[in-house]
Amino acid sequence: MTYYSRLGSASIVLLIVTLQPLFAEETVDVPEKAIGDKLAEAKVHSCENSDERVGTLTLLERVSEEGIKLVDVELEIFGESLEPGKHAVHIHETAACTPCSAAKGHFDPGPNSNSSPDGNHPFHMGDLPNIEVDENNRGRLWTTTSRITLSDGPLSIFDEDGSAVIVHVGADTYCPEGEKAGCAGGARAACGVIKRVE
Ligand SMILES: [Cu+2]
Repeated sequence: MTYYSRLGSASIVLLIVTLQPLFAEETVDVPEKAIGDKLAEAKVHSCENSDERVGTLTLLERVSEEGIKLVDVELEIFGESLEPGKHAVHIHETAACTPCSAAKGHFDPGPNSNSSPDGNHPFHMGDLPNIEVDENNRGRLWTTTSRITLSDGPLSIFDEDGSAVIVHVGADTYCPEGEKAGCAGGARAACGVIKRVE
């Protein structure tokens, strides 16, 4: 299966993003039978020039041995428009990228939803680790989140208005001092509407 191979083999050690604390890391061996078939993809384009492709997001939902839905996230950045360094990455709440502001705030379904990018950060369901772009304008983020699902349910990114991925101009500081303008990465550099891969 093409997409499966892009995400690596089932025996590869994965980084797990747990709910509390946000970026605590642990390594697990994912058993072969835990791999699911829920796939989604976004073609990521520059916010300055929507004709310029700068990357690809791939999401794969699988179910852990204990029954928790996990989504493997792979973001590849290429092209020339993203500067070397760290860039914030989030799932935003609407499947629209023209203009990039149409993606609205951070994906954060209820009951206590607060999608304000620099408020309630990094506690949105769509918050993800930074991607690091190298001197050749290439970068790769590979992580796992249990904050979203591709399948139906209260955390599904395929809600009524869908979702998009945004890569920001700046790094995400995760707003350690609370709400502060730009603390979640500032302006938007690239965007991709997330679509199911059937
Ligand atoms: Cu964002």
